[in-house]
Amino acid sequence: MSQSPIYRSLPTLAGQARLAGGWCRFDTVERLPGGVCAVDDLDPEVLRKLTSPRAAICGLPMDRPQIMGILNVTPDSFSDGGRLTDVGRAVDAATQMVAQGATILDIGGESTRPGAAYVEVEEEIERTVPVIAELSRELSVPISIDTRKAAVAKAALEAGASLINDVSAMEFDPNMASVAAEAGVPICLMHAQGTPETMQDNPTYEDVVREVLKHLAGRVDAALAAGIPAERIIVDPGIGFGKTLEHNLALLSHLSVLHSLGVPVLVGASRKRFIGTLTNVEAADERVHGSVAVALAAVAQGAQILRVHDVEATAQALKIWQAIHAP
Ligand code: HH2
Repeated sequence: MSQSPIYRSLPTLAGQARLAGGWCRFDTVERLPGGVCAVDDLDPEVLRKLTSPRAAICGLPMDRPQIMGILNVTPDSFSDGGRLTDVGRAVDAATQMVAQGATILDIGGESTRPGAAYVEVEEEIERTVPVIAELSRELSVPISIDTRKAAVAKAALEAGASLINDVSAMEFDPNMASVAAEAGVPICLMHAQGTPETMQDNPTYEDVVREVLKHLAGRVDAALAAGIPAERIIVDPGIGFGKTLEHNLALLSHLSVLHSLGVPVLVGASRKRFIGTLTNVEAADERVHGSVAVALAAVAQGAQILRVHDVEATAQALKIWQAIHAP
């Protein structure tokens, strides 16, 4: 009778390292564009950036995945637009997301879906600030403001937000860096090619993974130069922002390369078009299962923050993933 072997989980072995002080272990790294290198042969500075534990963001530990619930207080967001423009309804939805497992809430007052129209500063403040003020009174989770505009970020921080999520990585508004530096809050720097109006017209890259990495490295340097310390920087590959299906998949399959920047990684793929394309699901709010699959694929590559619409489904899947892979 043949006996199958019994396996048990092991602590980090000789020749292995822990990615970003978190739940993933690795013993080799891929050098882009080609070649593989053992951990023991890595340049010490590269190894330090890949492995050093990340500082907590708004008090949230980065050695475990965090769920950022999306609250779009816009009339035109691609999947939840028009639902939450009333403050009471937005607060109810946020309260439900926190009960379901969201540990951060991301409030947006301007859709950045492909083709979306520009929203004036005053209008964006009017949409977001009353909701943020109410949420910061009612709930104790950190609130993020999803904006490209420094004046909106400033008003949101004054109303109780404690994190800036800028899909232009401080390139849209030259004052964004000083607002973040002076307020002493973390900022998420996302990669985008072009602006929402035109970004999906014909996105082109020679090597999307290297170009996104290089761009984000430059934006991290710009943030550091503006007085924002590494402990308050998050990076994001910007799934769907000036990217084809192939670009999105290349970035997701090479996501762990972003840890070489030495800061936490956020992924926002929830309900996006490429999930609909791959699964033939037209309605954005029916892309829950695909979105959860992407979230787990991101966690498997060490992404610390998952920006999602479907908090309950993501939290349930994550609990099982963690029970199996990172108890
Ligand atoms: N995606 C959207 C908006 N903000 N922020 C980060 N950091 N990463 C993302 O991938 C990201 C983001 C777009 O999605 P959504 O907010 O659901 O839609 P809309 O822009 O139409 O409001």
